[in-house]
Amino acid sequence: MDGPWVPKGILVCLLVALLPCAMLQSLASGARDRIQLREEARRMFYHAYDNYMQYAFPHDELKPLSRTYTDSLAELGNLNHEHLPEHYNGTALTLVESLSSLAILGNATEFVKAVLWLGENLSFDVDVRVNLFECNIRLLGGLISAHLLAIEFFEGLIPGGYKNQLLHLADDLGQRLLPAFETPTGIPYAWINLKYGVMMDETLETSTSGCGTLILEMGALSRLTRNSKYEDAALKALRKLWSMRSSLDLMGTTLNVATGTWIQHSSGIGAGVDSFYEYLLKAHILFGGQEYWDMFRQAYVAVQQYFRHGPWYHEADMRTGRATYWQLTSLQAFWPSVQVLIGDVVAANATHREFVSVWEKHGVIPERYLLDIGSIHPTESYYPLRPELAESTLYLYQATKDPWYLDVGEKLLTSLNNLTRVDGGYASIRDVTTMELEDHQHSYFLSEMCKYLYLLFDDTFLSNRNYIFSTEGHPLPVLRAWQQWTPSVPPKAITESKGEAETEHTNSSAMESQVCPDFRGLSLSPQRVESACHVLDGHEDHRCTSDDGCGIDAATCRKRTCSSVGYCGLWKKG
Ligand code: DMJ
Repeated sequence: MDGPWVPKGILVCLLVALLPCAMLQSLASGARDRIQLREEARRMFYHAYDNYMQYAFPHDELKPLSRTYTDSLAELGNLNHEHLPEHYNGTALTLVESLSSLAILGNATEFVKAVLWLGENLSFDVDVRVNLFECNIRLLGGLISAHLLAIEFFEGLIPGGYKNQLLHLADDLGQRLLPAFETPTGIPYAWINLKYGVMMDETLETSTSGCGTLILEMGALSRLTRNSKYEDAALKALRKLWSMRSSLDLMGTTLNVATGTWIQHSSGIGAGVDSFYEYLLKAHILFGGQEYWDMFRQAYVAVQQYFRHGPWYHEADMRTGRATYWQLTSLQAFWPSVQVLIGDVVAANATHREFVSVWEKHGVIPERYLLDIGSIHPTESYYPLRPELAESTLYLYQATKDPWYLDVGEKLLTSLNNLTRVDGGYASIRDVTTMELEDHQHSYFLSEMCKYLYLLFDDTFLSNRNYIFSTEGHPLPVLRAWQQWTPSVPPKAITESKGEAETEHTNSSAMESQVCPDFRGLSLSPQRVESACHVLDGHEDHRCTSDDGCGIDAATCRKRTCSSVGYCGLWKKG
């Protein structure tokens, strides 16, 4: 991006100084349009959901072209479909993943119906080998989040015997995942059989994101069950993983869980690593304390120093910091949302804009793009309905309230409807160069894509409450009681517990009240710290009041200033 970025909303506001900004913003995006777009996002969710319920439920995911199902959680990486019971019905994965979206859409009837069905029918006592990471973020996270939302929104509607059903299921699932952590390093196996534990000759290879994206769900489960064993296991693994960083504070992408040695030394912020960074920061927000923040801060600075090239991020060798692959992956589009949470909004915007330009060029974002020659990767030209760009768009809109992001959201909605909507749901794209479709509707389309787009156009759910979203889009409340929780509190039976959701919330969204990074402790010269600009908190629409709250611009390392209408940026004074 050339020159300083001036949000469109601010320019409009400056031009017509007599009208209040908020009024102009709503005119610019069109109040009616926003409602229509919200309704379009709602229709998108129900088209995906209704078709899943009709053709695939209780199996895991919908095949929208053939209108049938896949038990993808157990089939993933299990090409021979081994250890699938004869009459296996799956885990109702898409239903579990839909619960938090149903709550946000305000559909109490369907939510309660689902809770009752899951309470009666879902069992994890099945001979299936599943991926620990996927099981954790999708099933465990989906159940925990829905349990908390049920307490907050639908408690009176759920019959007594079912009140803690989702938590019971989560607790049962959590216990089935724990044997994966029994390795010499404490870093868990990537795969686990839900009935029999770790299988004979199980692979010792896992990825950084695979073993470093467990702490939110496991920490939340520990707090809800008042049993520290889940958090203990996830934290031990995370500490070990962190201890394996290089002297440059870089991680690799894959490692051996028995020896704790790296297999693949090249890494970036995309596939195989992405949510590791995300969970360091979100664990700090959700559970508090210095340890997660220190890890995140060091890791973030290293990413900025060794991976970033202007608005893009390439891969580098963790040992030398030398660039390895000049490739963009569509998963990287989540990164601006992490930057928004720490107040690095200018850098987030710059990267987000580049991803938007790729989306505009190709209609969607291809899975992998060769940055050095500007073309789509020959074998990774698919688009599996990934939600990361919608995610970043939502976060940036929340941080800036710049209506330009609403326009981006509208474009995403339109191209998804034009390119991927079929009568039987939403289909992935096998090849973005031909737009040939693939017979798969991923459950994260309902837990993430539809939710992020809906919230972009209607953020009622986010106002006056502070939730953070797991990497799978499941909201978790930021609660003081959770931050003060210590495992020494005597355990209570979970049936007695209404969970912690009744305790006090902090009253603003984490997307707006950004975490203030303190870089003073770092022994880097200011010119080398390409990062973390904090925007003052506590203002209704996230405005600054003086230059002091604006930090350093991540792209140029220049000090940012506060504009006359209260936005941090590279404004010229006078
Ligand atoms: C989701 O399952 C999660 O966001 C995960 O962290 C990686 N990305 C997929 C969707 O693209």
